[in-house]
Amino acid sequence: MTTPTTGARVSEVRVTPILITDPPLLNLQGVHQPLTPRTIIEVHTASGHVGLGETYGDTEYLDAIRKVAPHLDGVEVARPTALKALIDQILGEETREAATADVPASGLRGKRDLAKLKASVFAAFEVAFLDAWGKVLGVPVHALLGGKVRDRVDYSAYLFYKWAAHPGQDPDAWGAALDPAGVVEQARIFVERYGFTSIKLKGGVFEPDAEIAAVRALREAFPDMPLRLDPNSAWSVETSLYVARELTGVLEYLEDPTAGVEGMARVHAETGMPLATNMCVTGFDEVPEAFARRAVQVVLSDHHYWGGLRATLDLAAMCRCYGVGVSMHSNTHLGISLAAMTQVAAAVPNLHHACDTHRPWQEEDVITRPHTFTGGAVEVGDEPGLGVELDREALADLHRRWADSEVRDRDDVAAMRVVEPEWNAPRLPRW
Ligand code: GKR
Ligand code: MG
Repeated sequence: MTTPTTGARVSEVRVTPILITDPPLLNLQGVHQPLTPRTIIEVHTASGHVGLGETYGDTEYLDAIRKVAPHLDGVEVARPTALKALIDQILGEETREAATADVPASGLRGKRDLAKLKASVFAAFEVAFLDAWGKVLGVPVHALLGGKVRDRVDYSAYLFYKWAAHPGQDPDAWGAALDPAGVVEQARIFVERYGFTSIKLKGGVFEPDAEIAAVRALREAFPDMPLRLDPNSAWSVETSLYVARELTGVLEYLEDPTAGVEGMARVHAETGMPLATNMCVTGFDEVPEAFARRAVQVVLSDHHYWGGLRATLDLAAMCRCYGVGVSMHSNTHLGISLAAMTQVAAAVPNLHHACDTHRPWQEEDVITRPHTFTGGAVEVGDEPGLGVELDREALADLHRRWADSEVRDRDDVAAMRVVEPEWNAPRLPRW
């Protein structure tokens, strides 16, 4: 059978590593660095279209993407499946050692292995292929995914405990948030500025009782908002049971309270608290056991590591079958990622929770018209492809910053050591 051709074959691929600024956001591992890497992909077609992709910038990802890029010449952008076979062939076993190294400091997304690395590389190119393909056909990416089922995608305010400034820098406009009052103040800024109607607090930073108090303060300040707390598996099962009981009726869901299927299943079984995850279930191989044991009630999809936009729809279909909810995980990102997240979220019928996004924390972007949040949502555009255009000047500036710097990986532990030289990533459970 011959595959219908769009005439849009890849003529050139550009891979540009960049560094973007990041505020001092605290998490279990430590603190975000002042600069963090991302990779921007451009897939040029012979027909003159350009598809964009954005993903992690850490060396492991950048190297793998750079290894694949030169082999894409002549591949049709309408055939992402061919891309998958090619990536398998190119990355093969070669990078196994690098890919199976211990979960690095930026971890917080569950275990990593070669399959996951390949899923991420595929996802980055798939987004660029779909963007290009949509532009060739004059249709939005969501149309290539089956069509949008909503015109706006809701995002949640993603709160972090944070310092007022990185060491040696002037305080940023957000200010510090190190106690319940600071957290509530940060939430007010998010809600006033962007209209978010649901709130997530990144936990695992302070003792559980302090984080319970912060959630209670949020509940008091925002009586009707769905609230979530995510300690990135910092707690033992016993601590998780305690927190879940304390916050029953207060939280929409508790995210990754403890590590592993067994512990998560126990916490849900004994408290009834809905549990969400981006750590316990991070790939298709982890779904059967977790679902069978009712360890998770909401899976946080993330096209960046679940294997792309179409894989996100597969995941959503699986969740629908098993009566498990779907929401969306995020990592520090810019507008190309937000466009991709929004396009796929628009096409997921069973998305009943606001998606996570780090976007408001980033002041820069590489697209000409950065997204705006209205009422906490991003409009789902109908422009061809992802509906975003590369700001070449901004891209060049952020790449220059990368070239002039030695930062090559996200490392929250190293950033914390600047302030606390003895700091190590805590052993789990921390509490
Ligand atoms: O940005 O510090 C962070 C988050 O902790 C991130 O690394 C996590 O992957 O947002 C994530 C989460 O929901 O666990
Ligand atoms: Mg999480």
